[in-house]
Amino acid sequence: MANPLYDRLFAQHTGKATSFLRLADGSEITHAEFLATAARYAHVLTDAGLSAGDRLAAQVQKSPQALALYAACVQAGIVFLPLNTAYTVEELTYFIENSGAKLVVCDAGRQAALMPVAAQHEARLETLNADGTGSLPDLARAKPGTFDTVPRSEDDLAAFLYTSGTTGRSKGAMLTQGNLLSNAETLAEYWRFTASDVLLHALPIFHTHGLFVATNITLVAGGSMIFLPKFDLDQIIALMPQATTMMGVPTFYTRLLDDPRFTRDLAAHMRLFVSGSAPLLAETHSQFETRTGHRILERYGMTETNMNTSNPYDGDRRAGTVGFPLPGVQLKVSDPATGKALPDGEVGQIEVRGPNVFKGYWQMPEKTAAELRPDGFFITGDLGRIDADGYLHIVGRNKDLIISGGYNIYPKEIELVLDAQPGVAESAVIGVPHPDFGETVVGVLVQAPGHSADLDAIAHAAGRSLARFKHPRKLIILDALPRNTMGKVQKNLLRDRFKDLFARAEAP
Ligand code: MCA
Ligand code: AMP
Repeated sequence: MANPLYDRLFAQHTGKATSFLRLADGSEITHAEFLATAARYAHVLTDAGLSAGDRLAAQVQKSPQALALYAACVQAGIVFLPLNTAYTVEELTYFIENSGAKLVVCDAGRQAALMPVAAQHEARLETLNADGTGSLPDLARAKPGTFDTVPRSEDDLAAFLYTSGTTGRSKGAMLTQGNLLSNAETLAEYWRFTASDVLLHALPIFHTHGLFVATNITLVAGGSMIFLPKFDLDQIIALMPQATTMMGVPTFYTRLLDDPRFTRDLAAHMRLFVSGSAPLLAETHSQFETRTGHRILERYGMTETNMNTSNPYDGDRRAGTVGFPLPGVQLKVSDPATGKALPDGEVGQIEVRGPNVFKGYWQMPEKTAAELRPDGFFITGDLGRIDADGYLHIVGRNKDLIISGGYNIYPKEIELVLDAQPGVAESAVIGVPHPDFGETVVGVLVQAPGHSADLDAIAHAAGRSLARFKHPRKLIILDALPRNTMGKVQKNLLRDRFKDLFARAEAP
């Protein structure tokens, strides 16, 4: 029996001495070497008692070994649960508990803090460090470099990716082999990826963008990646001449444009720049074209759905739009009140259906039912309209969400922390424009009568429980929050009032 995802992404490269990963120090890892490492890890995982369908939670720095851990899970049929390296122990505790992970893999620096959490939930714990050392690679060293791939079907789970929710509780999006595979194949063809492509990879590999979009497409096409630990402008500029394609969040492109070393010559040989995860300003799109002659290809996706729409490869890549539904993806814009499809041109909620759409939220049937219709359409929570030429424009969100540098932040999660602090009666967390991150987090507080809130202590408390990228960059005290006649906080008024807090200073 087959394992469709392993067969298509990995097995096709068995024994190939072709380059798969090029590292910043100039060294290379071949497909064969990579697959041998993955096979050794698969032995360690199964020897530790994990079998098909079990979850493995990994909070590890980006490295070739971390990517091999993903391949090992696919080969052994284990559900891979990658976690943002910025998450605090408090945040991780929830993911470990909720997913029922049997094995936790973390950096040695986190081992002491996570050991009790793992023990409490009867999970094993192994380490994998940024430099490829750790107890997992130690155990792997003595294992064979081949592994009998565990049979799976397209409907079996391949990964859990947690996405925060409007209630403040994260939900585990269950992605099947078929979800990942169908999207990777569609995108590789749509964006014309081939074995000659070299992708400049500076995204994290704990989210859909860096792990599934960038990596899976490269694997399907048989190309290679310049695999960088993170986005580092100097490295990107130095290595771009060796690449043919790049994928990034809008912050990558605004940072490149802010650097005079990023010239038309430097980008001249590039085949494709892709942007996603957050809105790319039309202004960035046009500045990029003026500087380089390239039109960035913007696409739209979600953790729950992988990629839904894309601007065309050959046709007109229109700034401010996310293009057309991908082949196999059906998209409608519906009335949020009735769910009925609206005529083109009208703004409504975006719904999508297709082989890319996830199976539901782990152990949350009511949340799944609220967002995934019985007919298979998933309600994205994004608001959009389709123009006369069929391009989708995302015009807003029907969900309270901030996207900072491509990371999703749900205000409710931060408000729960702020509200629990001494002296705070209530809070409202909003996103305001930010020149580098697109949006950033601002916390607005109302003090309890007769109390005063200690902003430093509050910032410190937020730091203990929330990942750094979620921290409010500014805390503001108001006498009262603006409310409508129904008593609902009018965040739009707050967003408008504080929209210039981080405005880039105009040049004199
Ligand atoms: C880092 N910091 C951030 C962010 N990243 N704060 C807010 N938002 C962020 N995104 C913190 C750091 O901890 C640091 O804190 C300070 O901000 C400045 O860090 P800096 O060195 O400037 O940041 P960086 O390390 O260069 O990272 C910025 C980044 C990175 C390159 C934009 O966040 C990134 O790679 N983002 C990509 C996220 C992504 O892959 N999203 C895809 C999600 P301190 O003050 O302590 O120094 S998947 C998805 O959305 C869907 C499916 C889709 O469509 O793709
Ligand atoms: P995530 O939950 O991390 O998967 O983020 C998905 C959300 O990111 C979507 O629901 C959109 O709100 C947003 N998003 C992704 N790509 C784009 C894009 N190209 N333009 C605007 N928003 C986007």
